[in-house]
Amino acid sequence: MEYFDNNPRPPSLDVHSETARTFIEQHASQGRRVALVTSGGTTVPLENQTVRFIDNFSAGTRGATSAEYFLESGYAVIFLHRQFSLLPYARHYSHSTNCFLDYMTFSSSGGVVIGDEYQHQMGDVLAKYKNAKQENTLLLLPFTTVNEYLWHLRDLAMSMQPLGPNSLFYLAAAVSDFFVPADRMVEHKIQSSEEFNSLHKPGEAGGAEPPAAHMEGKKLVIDLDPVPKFLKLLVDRWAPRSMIISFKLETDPSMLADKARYALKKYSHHLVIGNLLATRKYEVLLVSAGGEKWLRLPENRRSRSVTKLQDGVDGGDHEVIEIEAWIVPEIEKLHTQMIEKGDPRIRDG
Ligand code: 9Z3
Repeated sequence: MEYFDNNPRPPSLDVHSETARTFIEQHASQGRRVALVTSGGTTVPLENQTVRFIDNFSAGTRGATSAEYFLESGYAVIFLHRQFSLLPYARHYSHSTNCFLDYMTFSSSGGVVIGDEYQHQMGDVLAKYKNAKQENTLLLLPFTTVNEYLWHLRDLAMSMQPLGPNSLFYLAAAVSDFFVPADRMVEHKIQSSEEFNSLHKPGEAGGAEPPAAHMEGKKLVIDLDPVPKFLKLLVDRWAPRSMIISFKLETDPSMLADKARYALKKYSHHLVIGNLLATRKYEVLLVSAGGEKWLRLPENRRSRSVTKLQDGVDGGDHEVIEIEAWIVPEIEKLHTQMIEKGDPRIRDG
């Protein structure tokens, strides 16, 4: 694909690729299913020596939470995530309004311990975390830019091919639709002051066109290219025997179902999970060749917590449910059917 000829291979990929191959081999030999979970936002740098970049809202909650449920369902998980976004298990105690130190206290002997009220909840998370470590079932691979994301996705998909239908892609990362191609990226910080920005000339980035981000008088003009349709390549070429699940994010409720159906038709993969920015934590629409279904948490089971310290007890008398606890078993069911009965796309012609 032309994209990979024209945009640089990230230096981190060699090491990540090698680590992933060892991880995949281990689980292939143990007959375990492997899920690649992508998570968090991708950045679009405006300069090679990056001072400024475009980003999106995603904190990686969907990905980190889902990864935990995949692990619980017996999958090994490659967690391809935006650096410093939420991580499985650690997410319960990071990026929250409460500092992790708030969970700790001094024992009578002066040692540091977890506060009595958090022992149970933290013990639970710790046991699962330790188990994933001991079994080596969770591999954390970070990316930052959309370019790093695409290179990693392609490379990991190809490394996962020997797993055949035992591999699954769960594409929850919020991937930018637009980017600055390498040949239209300036090397140095864009100068905002008119006295200095005239030094930037059209074509400076090396290509025939002006840099994608440049000053025109006092204005910063940003002219982005579309990110190539990588899902088509993933489905058709990089991971033709895998189960592939993509997410569709919208803000306008009237468009969600149509956009999810459109994506399924266009890419012919297994499942599109539609979600709205405002309600994504408690309702999602599953669209597959087998039909459509809303998963919706009852009002009294939705987390209303503003502080993590209250997690798990703020749905009134009822325990809070994370919608990923419902999404992942649905996927596991579809995946089992695919493994046992064959790919429905091929079976149904
Ligand atoms: C999603 O829709 C995820 O569910 C969210 C999760 C990003 C909304 P949070 O991190 O949010 O839990 O706050 N992912 C977006 C998927 C996306 O970008 N899809 C692209 C597309 O549909 C590529 S597959 O074109």
